[in-house]
Amino acid sequence: MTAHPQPLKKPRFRVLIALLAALVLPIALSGTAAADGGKSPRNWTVQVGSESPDQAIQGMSFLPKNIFINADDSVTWEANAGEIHTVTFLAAGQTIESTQPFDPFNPVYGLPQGGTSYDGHSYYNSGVMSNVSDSGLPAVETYTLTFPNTGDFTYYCLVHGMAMKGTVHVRDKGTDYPYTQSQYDNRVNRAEQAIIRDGYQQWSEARDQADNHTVILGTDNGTSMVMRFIEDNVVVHVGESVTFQNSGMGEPHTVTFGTEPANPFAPLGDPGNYTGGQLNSGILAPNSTFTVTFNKAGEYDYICALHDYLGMIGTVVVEE
Ligand SMILES: [Cu+2]
Repeated sequence: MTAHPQPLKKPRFRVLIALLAALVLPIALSGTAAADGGKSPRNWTVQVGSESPDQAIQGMSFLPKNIFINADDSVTWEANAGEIHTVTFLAAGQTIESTQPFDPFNPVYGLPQGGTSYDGHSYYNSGVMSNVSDSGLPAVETYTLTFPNTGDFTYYCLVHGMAMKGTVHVRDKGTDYPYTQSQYDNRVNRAEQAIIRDGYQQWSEARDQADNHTVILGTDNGTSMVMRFIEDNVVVHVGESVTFQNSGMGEPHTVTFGTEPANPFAPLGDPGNYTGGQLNSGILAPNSTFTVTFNKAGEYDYICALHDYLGMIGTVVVEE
């Protein structure tokens, strides 16, 4: 093929301009901040979740976990992962336990609730947050609240309960900020790398437990999780079984063969005699197993109906 170098020029210039802007903008912005003495309201950013580029590792943290702001500032939470999360301030007297297990189809939990200005004691909820649109639920990518009142306000992710919480510390207007956004961002980047490393470590440990008759349904340790079947491709003979084992601490999964059912929560088919077609485990909670006996040769694809959009899919090859 003949090369056409001409059309490349414009994009290259754009990249250069973007780079220059990236260098110059922070200087311009910090100049503005100094000029107003830190008195005008600021907006801060918190990341919701984290993930590896292939989405196999998902983090269960708000980053930064603690943010120090002043009255009238706002915080924007940004969905930073495909796995679903929420940002939820509970009402005074309400416990996180009373909201568990998470029901995404209850609008109180699954959809945005409350206004845009946090009153310090009522229920506020982002609804489901994700950075992808194919999670199977209506999800938002950002959620912003303004904080007119001082105080320490703790919030939760309803999906991951006690394991995932953060605090917004709101101090008097004009108080010196302990950290800048870019200082938070540097820490957030390091924390994300640590979560992803931890996930790959769990993944390699889980491989040691897996064989052709034992598939691990992801793992999680309360901070990072592996959204994969381990191993995702096993080979057995007709009449043999495969046990699918959820050895995580909190994340539910399914084992679903055939067409994805409308309700992934309802078990379907006979796992004691699988010869193809639809078979669904229903929700497999942590520490539960699901054993399937394969009585017909073939190649059977299956998914986790909750996490297939993150790449949680597998195949069982059944030989004569
Ligand atoms: Cu799953």
